[in-house]
Amino acid sequence: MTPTATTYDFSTRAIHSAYDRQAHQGALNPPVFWSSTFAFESAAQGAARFAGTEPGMIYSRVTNPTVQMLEARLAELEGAQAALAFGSGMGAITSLIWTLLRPGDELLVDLTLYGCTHSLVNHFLPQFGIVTRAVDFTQPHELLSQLNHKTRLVLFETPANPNMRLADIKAVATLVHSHSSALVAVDSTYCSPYLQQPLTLGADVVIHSLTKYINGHGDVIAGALLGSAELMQQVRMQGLKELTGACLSPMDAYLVLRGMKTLAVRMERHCQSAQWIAERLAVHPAVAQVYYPGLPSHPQHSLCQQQMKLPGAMIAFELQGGVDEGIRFIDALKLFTCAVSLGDAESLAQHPASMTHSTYAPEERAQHLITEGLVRLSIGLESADDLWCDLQQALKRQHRL
Ligand code: 4LM
Repeated sequence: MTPTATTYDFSTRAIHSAYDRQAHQGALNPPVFWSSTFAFESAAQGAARFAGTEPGMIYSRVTNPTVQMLEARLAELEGAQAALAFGSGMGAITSLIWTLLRPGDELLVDLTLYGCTHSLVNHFLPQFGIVTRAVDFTQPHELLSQLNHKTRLVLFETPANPNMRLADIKAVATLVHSHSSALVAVDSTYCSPYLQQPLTLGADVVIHSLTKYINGHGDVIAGALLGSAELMQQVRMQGLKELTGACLSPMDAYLVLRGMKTLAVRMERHCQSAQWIAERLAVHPAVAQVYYPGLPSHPQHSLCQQQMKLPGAMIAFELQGGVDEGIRFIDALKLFTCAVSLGDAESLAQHPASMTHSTYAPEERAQHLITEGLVRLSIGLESADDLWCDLQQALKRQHRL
């Protein structure tokens, strides 16, 4: 039995895979390779490494042993041939885009995206001659109207940040692949590989902000791409090495490896608490609407059951009093922290329209289905009872119920 054997469960592989302890004097935890550059034994060896005819380290912007171990473990958990780590989720997304798209090429995206991804693809890419088209991915047949021979990349989040709309990964990938040569990239940040594995459903690339659940402790900014070995090598040598330089520090790679050891238990607990809280919010008189795919009232509840192991731990909801009540509610919270980001041990609350999605103009938010009054919760690992008491007191205070 080897620690990377795929017969081991996810939680075992998250702790043991891709680390050869005996090669490191039996150290329980892997060393951090604090080195920007790596010695070649000869000029010929250096040339061979640059030519890609000999494996081995060159320079930590391109490869580093600690980062390489993280990449191998991520690939193992996501069921990918290869992974590539970056200094942020945005670094992963930009490196993919700069590697694949040229002026005149087209990018097809879902209506709802994380604010900075939206800004990159809709506000900045057009300045470089790249056309972005946005359609409603909850209706896969609508994709056909915007897909053409210039489409190089199809990019979407599921669940989408912040409104929890799901896209059917298998349906989208099948449709795109049967009508074009475009690659399908899924930003699976809200899920981590524990909840959803888009490559097994036909996607070509998975994107993660490792900052979120995969690291899980709110102390690192990091990102990753996963896919075929050929594509990852292309992005490594172009996007990462020469176009963005968005490399991950070896210490941050170590911290993500440490966080990942508990990914399975954390996700189980996050999701259990979120389901319990979403059910209570849904029947609270101060709440107008709850968006959580674990609720039967969610329009894509059955899709959630098909493509996600559990419905995740992000909840979006609207209060009866709209945006003003939403802001007052956030300010009344005592245990939840008012902060952007997600997937940490600490429960977080924020207002997308004025925070994570303030990169959208107000009229864009309306077009892109992000309502002004939406409140977003990231359910952490505290006691669900304590979290619910906090939500209740904030709802009561604001609504004098
Ligand atoms: C947030 N999100 O929502 P880095 N993809 C998705 C994301 O939610 C994010 C990124 C990529 C939030 C950050 C402040 C679906 C980020 C970008 O932050 O660059 O690691 O990931 O609160």
